[in-house]
Amino acid sequence: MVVERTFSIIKPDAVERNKIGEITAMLESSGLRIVASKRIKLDQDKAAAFYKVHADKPFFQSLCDFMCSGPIIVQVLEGENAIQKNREIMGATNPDEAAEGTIRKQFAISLEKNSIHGSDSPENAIIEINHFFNEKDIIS
Ligand code: IDP
Ligand code: MG
Repeated sequence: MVVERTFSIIKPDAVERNKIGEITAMLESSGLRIVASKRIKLDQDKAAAFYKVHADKPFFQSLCDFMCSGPIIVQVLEGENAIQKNREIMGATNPDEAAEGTIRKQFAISLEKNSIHGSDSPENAIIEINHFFNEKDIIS
């Protein structure tokens, strides 16, 4: 099994409700290890660059506004199969469709305010990690 790294954001809706610890505990319980973490606030340019794959979607501006609306926690998670494992513990994008026991099922308040982001592929994990962290700041 390959040890991978993936990128995670605890989104503003969850930070605002003081859910950092509970969400982090679920990530750790799934076998993932947090190897870098910081609390930041996005600006519009950074949010738009991060979500540029969605630039032509009708929800793009609202998503960027939401992601800039308060502090977030950006993290690098490491473990076997980390990218897929993280997507599984996150649950479906729409909390109405998220499985029992997933982070989005438990914490998301809407399709937009769905509490957590996770990379969807090895290529995007590298790109997304590099948006926020230098290699020297990731300690396995
Ligand atoms: P993902 O976060 O599960 O990978 P994506 O399709 O990449 O889902 O969408 C990125 C984020 O954009 C979602 O997590 C959610 O916050 C928001 N989003 C996705 N689809 C919609 C929508 O139809 N309306 C409002 N917000 C959406
Ligand atoms: Mg996505």
